[in-house]
Amino acid sequence: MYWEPDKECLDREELEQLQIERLQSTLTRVYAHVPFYRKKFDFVGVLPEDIESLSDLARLPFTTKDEVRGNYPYGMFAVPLREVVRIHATSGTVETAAVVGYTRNDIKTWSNLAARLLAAGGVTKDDVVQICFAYGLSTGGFGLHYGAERIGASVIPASIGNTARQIKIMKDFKTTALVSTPSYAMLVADTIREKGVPVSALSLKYGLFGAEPWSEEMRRQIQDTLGIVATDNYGLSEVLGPGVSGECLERKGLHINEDHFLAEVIDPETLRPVPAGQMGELVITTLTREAFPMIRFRTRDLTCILPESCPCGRTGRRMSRVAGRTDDMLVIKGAHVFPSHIGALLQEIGGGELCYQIVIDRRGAMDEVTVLVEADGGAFTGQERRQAGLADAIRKKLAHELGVTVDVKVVEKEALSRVEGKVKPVVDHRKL
Ligand code: DLL
Repeated sequence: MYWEPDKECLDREELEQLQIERLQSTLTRVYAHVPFYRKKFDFVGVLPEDIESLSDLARLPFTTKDEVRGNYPYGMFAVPLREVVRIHATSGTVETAAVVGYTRNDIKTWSNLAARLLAAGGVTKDDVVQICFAYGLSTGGFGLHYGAERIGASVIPASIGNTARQIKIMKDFKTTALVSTPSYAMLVADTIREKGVPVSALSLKYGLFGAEPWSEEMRRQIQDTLGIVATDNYGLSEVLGPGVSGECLERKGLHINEDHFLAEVIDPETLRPVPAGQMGELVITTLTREAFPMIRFRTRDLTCILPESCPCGRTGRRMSRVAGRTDDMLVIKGAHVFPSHIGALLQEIGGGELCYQIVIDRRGAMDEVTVLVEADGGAFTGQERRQAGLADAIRKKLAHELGVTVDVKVVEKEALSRVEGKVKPVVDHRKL
């Protein structure tokens, strides 16, 4: 089901004309209103009017996550604050977050793009949509909520947590579409199985999942247990939130909303474009964002452009499901976590003396983190209650600062293996 057929099925030539017009207008705006971009363009000696074709885009510099953070909070806004009607931010400590603004038009565009992915995943105005994303600074809850309302579906802003209650709501309110992270859908599926709730007691038909990596195996398990058709959708706060790309019911790659985003895939080492079909890092330029335009943003997400056209008739090129990242950022239950950040927090807690190891594992497609901490200096050794207290205090501090709970285990003094007397701070089993 199309939401905006004239745009989703736009002839390629017309689309490229629209893209270049929108690109030129975006570049002119950022050059005039965002000193950060003006400096960068001046540095390479390229003016907005020098960009005459889509291939000229490669003459402009990339924008990185660190640069966005370095402009905290409003340095990259292209409109005055009085034109901004919404502010979101990425997870993590507030000072290191990317703060993103939306004008009224941006919200309208966002709602339409979220509606596109929901409609492509089967949602119509006859559906009852349960949104199990947090309604807060992160973009998932509000973005998808507005999209579902735009379609005219009956939307339940269920938010996250209390799975038993969520399942009761699902059953009693006759939810037909579940919108969540894939890991939350797995939890719902496991709970339903454990509690012996028959799928026939539910009215679910569709699941629309995103915000973190998942696998075909997870899709199979979720679809089989919940009796639904599950689609993948992708987005990131720095360029919009959910609504950058999404699968149709063919479930063979995510259609990029190319009338709003220019997508490049580059080799993360050479920074040169790679041909369609080859994996690389996704780089996005926004074409319609007013408050927060983004030029050649390095997403750090690994994907490839799928060369074949899709039987659904949409002309927007598809990207493969995100296969990983080119930095060490972990996506845990939708929250962004850098091992270095955990390390810094542990140093804070222990006043520099805690011996710890961050162990990263992968269960299916999901990242999992266990923090091992040595009980130090006799104070905790052998005293189980105190050890449990320490683990709890660390868990709480990390949850508070990272916005997600990670597993914490207190181990005996010198239990962590040492190389030349030193404990390796991060052990990443995913890369071994
Ligand atoms: O996760 C926006 C979103 C919300 C998308 C709800 C879909 C559904 P951020 O919190 O800024 O925004 O996180 C963006 O999450 O760079 C990817 O690494 C990862 N990510 C998002 N969607 C997917 C997906 C939202 N479908 C970061 N598959 C991105 C794999 C995903 N990774």
